[in-house]
Amino acid sequence: NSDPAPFNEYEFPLDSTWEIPRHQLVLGDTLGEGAFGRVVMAEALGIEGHGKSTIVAVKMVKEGHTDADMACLVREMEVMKMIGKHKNIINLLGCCSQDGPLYVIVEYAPYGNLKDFLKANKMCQLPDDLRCGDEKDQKVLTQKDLISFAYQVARGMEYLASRRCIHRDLAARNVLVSDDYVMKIADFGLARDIQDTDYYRKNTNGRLPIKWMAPESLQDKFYDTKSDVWSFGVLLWEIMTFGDQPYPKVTAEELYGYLLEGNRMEKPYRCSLNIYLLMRQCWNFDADARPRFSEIVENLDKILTSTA
Ligand code: ACK
Repeated sequence: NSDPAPFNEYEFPLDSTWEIPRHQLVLGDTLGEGAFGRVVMAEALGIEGHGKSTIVAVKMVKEGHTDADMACLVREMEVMKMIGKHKNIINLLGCCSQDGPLYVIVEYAPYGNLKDFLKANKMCQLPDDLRCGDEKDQKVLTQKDLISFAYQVARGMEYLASRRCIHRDLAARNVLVSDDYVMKIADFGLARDIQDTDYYRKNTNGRLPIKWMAPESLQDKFYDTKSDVWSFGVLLWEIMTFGDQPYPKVTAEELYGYLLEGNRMEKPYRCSLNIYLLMRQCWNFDADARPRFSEIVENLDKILTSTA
């Protein structure tokens, strides 16, 4: 059924572990909107301790959504409840499910998505005297910072994999940057109906998600932790290029053949050989030959300690 559902017609069982009284939430600016959903910044009172106020992000459906859209949001919330907390994922903080629209309350990440964050900081790599006004306020990211970002994402993925969660759309646009530059994986609870999704269509940002997909996902729509590892390799490449577009000259239709022939992206400028080798391992055509997230974490930890 894809008829628009009237607002507020749903009833949910009360889950007192997560329910937060509506009056403790003050909604603010919209952070972003999708086709059926919206993410709004909000102030939550007393969810971290009595009398304390916390900035949070609230997910909701928009007017004109279908029952299926609402089911997706509910499912996302239930997945988050089951997965549990980790420093490197966007954690569920609570929900408002009674007497009004469903609000799913999650951690707010003040620096936005990792892709845009990296792009904004790319210019800052210039020597000080070549940088102009605005750029001077931004953080100068060192190689060690970049490797630490990758390490944190790998930690988050190691946790999700241990909870049997397959992300299916791991990319820098789906990693959010929190206080103290803590990386947090977002949208891991989204139900992705792979059969229904037209991956050849550009997403709202005009990007082709297929460039992050493992060959077996492109060919057979098959996804597992190993296909997430492939995507992690592309994410690692995005980090080391400060948010460049992967395979800019390869079209969606060409990509599978291109990879099958053994072609891979080149080593980014200034990227160390050990990091590039890690990317290449993630891009092994044979999924079983790719490293596990736990091995990636170990490897990045070693590289991090040996990087000045
Ligand atoms: O990529 P963005 O700038 O960051 O645009 C999207 C938009 O809302 C729709 O998903 C932003 N967003 C989503 N969740 C959060 C969050 N927890 N903290 C901050 N921004 C968020 C996201």
